[in-house]
Amino acid sequence: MARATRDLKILRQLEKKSLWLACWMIDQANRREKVDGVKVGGHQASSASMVSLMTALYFDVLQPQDRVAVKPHASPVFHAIQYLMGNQTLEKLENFRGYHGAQSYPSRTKDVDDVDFSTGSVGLGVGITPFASLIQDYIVAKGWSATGDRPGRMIALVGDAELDEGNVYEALQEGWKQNLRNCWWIIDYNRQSLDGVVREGLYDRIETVFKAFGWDVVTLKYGALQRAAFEEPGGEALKEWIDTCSNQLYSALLFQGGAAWRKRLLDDLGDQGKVSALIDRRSDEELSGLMNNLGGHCLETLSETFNGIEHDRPTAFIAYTVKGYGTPLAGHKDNHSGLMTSAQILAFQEQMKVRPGHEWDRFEGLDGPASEMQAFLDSVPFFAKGRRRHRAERIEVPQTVAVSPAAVRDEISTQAAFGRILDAIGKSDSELAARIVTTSPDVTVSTNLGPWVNRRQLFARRELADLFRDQRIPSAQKWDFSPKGQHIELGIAEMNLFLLLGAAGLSHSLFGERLLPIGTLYDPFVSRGLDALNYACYQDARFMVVGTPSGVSLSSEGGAHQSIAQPLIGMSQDGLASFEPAFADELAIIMGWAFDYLQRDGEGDPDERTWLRDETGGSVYLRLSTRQIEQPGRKPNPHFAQEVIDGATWLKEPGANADLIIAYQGTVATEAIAAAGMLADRRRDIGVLSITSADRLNAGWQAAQRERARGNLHALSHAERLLGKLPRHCRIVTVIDGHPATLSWLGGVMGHKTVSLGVEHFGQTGTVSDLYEHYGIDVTSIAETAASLTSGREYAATMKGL
Ligand SMILES: Cc1ncc(C[n+]2csc(CCOP(=O)(O)OP(=O)(O)O)c2C)c(N)n1
Ligand SMILES: [Mg+2]
Repeated sequence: MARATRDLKILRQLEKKSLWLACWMIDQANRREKVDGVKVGGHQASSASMVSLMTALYFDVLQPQDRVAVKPHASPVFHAIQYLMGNQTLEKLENFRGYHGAQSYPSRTKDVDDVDFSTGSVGLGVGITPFASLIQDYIVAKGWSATGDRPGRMIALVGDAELDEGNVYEALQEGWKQNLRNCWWIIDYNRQSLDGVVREGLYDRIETVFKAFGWDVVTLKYGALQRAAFEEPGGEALKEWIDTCSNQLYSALLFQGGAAWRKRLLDDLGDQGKVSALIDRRSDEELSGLMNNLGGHCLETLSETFNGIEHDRPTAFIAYTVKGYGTPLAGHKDNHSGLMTSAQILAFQEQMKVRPGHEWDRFEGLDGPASEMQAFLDSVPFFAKGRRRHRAERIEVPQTVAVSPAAVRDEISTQAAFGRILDAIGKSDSELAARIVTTSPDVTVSTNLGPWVNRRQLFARRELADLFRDQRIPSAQKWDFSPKGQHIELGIAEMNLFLLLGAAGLSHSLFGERLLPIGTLYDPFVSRGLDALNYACYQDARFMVVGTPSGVSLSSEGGAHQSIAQPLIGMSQDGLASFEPAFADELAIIMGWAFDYLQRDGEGDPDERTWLRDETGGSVYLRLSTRQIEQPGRKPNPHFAQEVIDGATWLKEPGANADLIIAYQGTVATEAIAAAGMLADRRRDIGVLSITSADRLNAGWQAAQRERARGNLHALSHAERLLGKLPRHCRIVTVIDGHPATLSWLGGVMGHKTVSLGVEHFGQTGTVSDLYEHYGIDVTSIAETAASLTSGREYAATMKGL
């Protein structure tokens, strides 16, 4: 049964208080002394636009299991509401947008007030909600989590211009395919974006799109006051006028207020007796109140509508609002970054009945006793269970994961090895296997997830048999969909992949159930989903992403599919530990470690061996290849395994007088080793450094330098330990099938002259050897570069003599 609205009178008071606090918070932030000449900013108008919606939701409609992505620039309203509830500190509000203050945009990781989804890059908060709902369904289908009487609703509070972002439509389409439920998008339809007023008729387009994807659309256009006025004699004419008024004009009149409304309405409708009387009966202030009374600002309408939804169909609410509602900024087309002037804020303060010196007092200026207000707040359902962050136990990672699938002297690619390792895990009945969920944007088979999927099957809430199998048509893929399945097959949109990985990677925190999500995609298309990848990492979601095939090593697969910048993306992406192993045994070690690393949430003290903050955990990126290479056939060895995780190990230890080492990352191992072999007769001491993670090696080096700067002179990173043994005159040649800058920094570690080989241009098709030669990462190029750098023992002798 639909829930009754809680006390409307009190809700109105809280709406007023939230608006005041949000505006005051921004005002005060902008009155702090500008330290470096950069504005502080904040969005009073965008916040005001959403204040009624958020009041109705947070203080009345929401239940503890609901999860909300708040439009980024309504962050002040969110913090104000949490402050009223005692979940946000005065200190942080006073320091809004400051160092350690309440964040400009709601942040799961940086804010203290129970943010469900971080937002900031518009469209992504919207896009993650359908995937969170899918993950909720996944968990319920597995019987792991009881969500109470009803599952949570995954809700996005959406700025209307956010709907310009393409990822929103990708998410809509995927949601339709996945049979989306329990998802609400509440659109703050103020018809303004950052730069101005939106195009006429957008409403129709929005409605049509949502309906096309099977959503219910609920329009909240008129508030209760307007609806009552429409019932008065002449009301129909007024309604007709409102419906045909352009967005620009409506905004302009809202900004100008009652007298302007009266003049314009009487100009347009004045000679129609009844409607003139309707207008004349109202003072300027009442008339302005009536025209401002859009659905999105009528608490009565909002609460009733939201509380009245009892089905679980995805629903879009188009809530008509006024940007800057209730403030002097209302309706002005330039109000996005507008701030109330000192005089305006003073007048606003008086209007809010807030005494000077009492601006932050929670119940200042409100009607009715504070005790009544407090009693109301104490019984708000959404906050009744306290902070809504869950935890989940760590899933044990069996030692056997770290077993290489390759036999000695096998030829295998890292991509194929990945498929085999996952298949081996899939065969077991371990808890690890049960908690892995895989996903791929239409490249499941071509990234070697096939065997795992055949074993573990595909997820859907409803069973769907593989018709080809039923018809006995031979196919390598046996694809049955069911609630038991552990692979979520996505359409091609890579943004959706990362949004899903983001949602699945937060499952332990959102739903209290641990998932170990693994997503695969072609390496170049990491860039296609990059903002969503960054978004997932920013929220501290935990997942493994596998980019394969990568580089120019994919050979004839095509120039357009080559990836160059991805190793640098992996290095620079915060929250993501990146690896590019060359051999199957290394990959097995890394995956075994990664399953544990994904689950860590320690305090972040650095490890004194590597200076990496491994205890905090994070996500993992594996850059793999389809190129089959001969395996070294090494025996398991804990020291070796540790070095693979730390980022580098000597494949061939350099001698004491080495004047050259070749350092490689990834599948060009073969070329690096062969080049070293070619040079061996002239340089006995040559070393080959196998780098499994330029990312971790570099991060440890940076951290150790910082530690030394702080006074701990003994801090030494793994890179420094490895390269510190080399004589000063030793030269380094680095090689990677990717951007050479990935490894060129190695020269800076101990000051060795370094030449970096790699790929800076792309687009050429050919065999691996054609392309390696073309880009100068083949055996001969490596050897020639090395030879041109040094001239063997003679050179070393000269150096000694200097
Ligand atoms: C991906 C991205 N591009 C640009 C911005 C900058 N930006 C912040 S808000 C905004 C306009 C949003 O308008 P709307 O969604 O209608 O919200 P309103 O301010 O009207 O409430 C823009 C362009 C951003 N935050 N993210
Ligand atoms: Mg807008």
